[in-house]
Amino acid sequence: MTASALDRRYMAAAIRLARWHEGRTGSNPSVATLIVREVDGANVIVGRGVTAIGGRPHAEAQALAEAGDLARGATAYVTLEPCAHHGRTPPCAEALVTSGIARVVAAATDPDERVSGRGYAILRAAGIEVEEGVLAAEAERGLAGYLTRRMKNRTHVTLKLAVSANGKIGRRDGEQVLITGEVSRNQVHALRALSDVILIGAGTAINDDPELTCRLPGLQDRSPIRLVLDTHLRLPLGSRLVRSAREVPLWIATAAAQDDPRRAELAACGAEFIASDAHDGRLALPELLEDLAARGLSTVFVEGGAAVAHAFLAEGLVDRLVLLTGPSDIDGDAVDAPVTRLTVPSAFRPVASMICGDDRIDEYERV
Ligand code: AOF
Ligand code: ZN
Repeated sequence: MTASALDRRYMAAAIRLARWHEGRTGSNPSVATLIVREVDGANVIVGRGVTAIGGRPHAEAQALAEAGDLARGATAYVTLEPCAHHGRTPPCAEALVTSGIARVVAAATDPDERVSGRGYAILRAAGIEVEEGVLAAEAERGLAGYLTRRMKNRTHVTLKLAVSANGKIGRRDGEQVLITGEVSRNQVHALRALSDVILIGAGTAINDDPELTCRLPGLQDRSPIRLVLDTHLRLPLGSRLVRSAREVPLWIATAAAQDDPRRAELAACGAEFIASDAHDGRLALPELLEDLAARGLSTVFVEGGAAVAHAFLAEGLVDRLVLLTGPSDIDGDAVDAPVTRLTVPSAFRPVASMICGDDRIDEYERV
């Protein structure tokens, strides 16, 4: 195996490790470090670390602590450029220098203005050999939320749509129809748990009365903030969302007047309002996503309904598309899906597909 094939193999392992804490590191990205050296003629991982839950300590610090003296002369694989700033922890780039690491192989560059090339510069100035950009695209996929927030100053948006075999997303009369099965539902709950925010429109909130929590065994404590786009403040006080607002955060974006009495009623139930601009009676989505990013929230999972999906797509605000396609048709007066597997806009490229029971799930990302 050539050196670079070996590098890619360890980097691929580090990228998988980084995914362990995805969605659980607050405003910090979940990154990983592996420390590898030769022991008795074989390459051995002598230290590993992933950004801790909550965001600190950083991956490098943990991997170096595990490696101890074995770090001297070893290679460190890092999925993100090591930090260069004195934040709540000392800079990881300096910790790598002090440890005696000989070589650093990195995937993605950190766009944080306190880092952004400075981490690499510290390493090189100390005589460490640095190789950048190894499996960068793969690492960036896992870091997409963080990178979008830092580079575009808005949260990363995943749009989920469940579509029937004949390209419909529901009945026009609002009567509920099951489009996808149990296995897909679990998959959706897992995706929710990886997100900072779940977003739906008021129409869906009223019609389906969902709770939007994550109820998978082992993930019950991982429910993200639930955000309802409710321009005219129609969300009923008796809805499941409002009734559970004391257990799981419920945020509302509305164009209703500040002195609208329904604001106080909803607030008394535990709901919070986030500042939202409206143009022509419609909530301004780019500003909303900027507001969420400014609060350190990196990922939003958009779950419906059709109008919300249309709006995000029309404004070019969808970064990732998750299409669940069920096995049956919805007959009669049904609502067309804004996109189906056959009409995915060319701005998206397929990145993954899987069969889930009788359904299939296709994932696309913006090119
Ligand atoms: C690393 N290793 O494991 C992570 C890094 O608030 P602080 O001090 O924890 O710094 C947050 C920044 O650290 C964050 O914006 C990003 O630049 C970097 N994340 N860096 O060296 C890590 N999670
Ligand atoms: Zn660090």
